[in-house]
Amino acid sequence: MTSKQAFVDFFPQLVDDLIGDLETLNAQPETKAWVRRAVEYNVNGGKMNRGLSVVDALAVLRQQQTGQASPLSAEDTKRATILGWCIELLQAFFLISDDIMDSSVTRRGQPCWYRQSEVGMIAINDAFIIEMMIYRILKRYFRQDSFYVDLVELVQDVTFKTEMGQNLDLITAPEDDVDLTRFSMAKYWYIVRYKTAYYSFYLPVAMALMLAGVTDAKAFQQAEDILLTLGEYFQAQDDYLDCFGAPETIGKIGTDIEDNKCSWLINQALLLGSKEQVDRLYAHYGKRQPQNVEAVKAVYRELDLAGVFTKYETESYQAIAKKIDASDNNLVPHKIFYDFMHKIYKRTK
Ligand code: GPP
Ligand code: MG
Ligand code: MG
Ligand code: MG
Repeated sequence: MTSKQAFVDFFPQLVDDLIGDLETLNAQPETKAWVRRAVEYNVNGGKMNRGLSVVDALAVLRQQQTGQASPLSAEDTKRATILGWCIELLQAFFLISDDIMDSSVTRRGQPCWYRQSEVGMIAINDAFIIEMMIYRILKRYFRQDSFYVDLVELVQDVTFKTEMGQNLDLITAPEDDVDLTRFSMAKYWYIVRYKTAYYSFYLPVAMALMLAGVTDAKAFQQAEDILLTLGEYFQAQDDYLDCFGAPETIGKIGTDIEDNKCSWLINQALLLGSKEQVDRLYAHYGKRQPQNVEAVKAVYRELDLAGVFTKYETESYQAIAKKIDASDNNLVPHKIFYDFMHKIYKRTK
């Protein structure tokens, strides 16, 4: 597996590139300092699973192409690392924005960026700047590649899909208008596939396929089919951890109950609860007072949703493994999917 350290060590150079690029716009020193701080605050400190997966997936693809278990060349490592950091920038753009929309308090163990007193709604523009940095980097490093347009369109397409998922996530959860009949597992799977699975799972592998020179649409299709299922499972975990995870471990304080979110847990509770339990959910869901949140959590505990989730995790693993094993290993090596799966299976953060 790729060294996380090598990936992390590349970050300062990338930030220097990005800030240097601002000079071409005659940016003022205070702008440069601001943007540097915004990037360092928001892009660092995550698990980096998405970014590292570009490097890991390319290594597997090269091994299959050459039939040799040799490490990635320095050039391949650098290119995959750069694209990996592009996903981490995309993630920072989404998280800064998502935390405003979700009224979140902490992220990666520190206050959300918009919660810094001198930042506030300037965070919105910071998110836009960080998004555009992705395209500055792609242009700088990949302009000469035959797949450049495909790569740019991939990132745009995946971003748009994420925004579609975020839209349904938000409009199923209006503040002060709690109506649990809006929720369903069908809507839930749409939300998570779009808001999370595309950018977190399909994007890293699609990038690695491009770097490896793969052009067969069937390979991209197969990767999408399997990775979206993996991404759905990942977001179900995120929803579970929002309520049952330890904030010190997950680095954020859950807000799904307060935010009236169409989460995995509320959908399960609505399916499994008695009339009396569902009545209690209607009375307490989507409210900000701690006693309301506690009443919702009490129903979750009565229904043993932690146990229901563990069962779902096991079944999910088996279903995904079956899907991987049934796919064509020559088109996309199974190892890419299993490596990704093992990074997240039974995660606690
Ligand atoms: C995760 O939802 C989804 C995103 C972070 C995508 C946001 C998309 C935008 C277009 C802004 P979440 O709210 O459950 O994540 P978390 O629990 O990390 O806040
Ligand atoms: Mg959120
Ligand atoms: Mg959200
Ligand atoms: Mg969440």
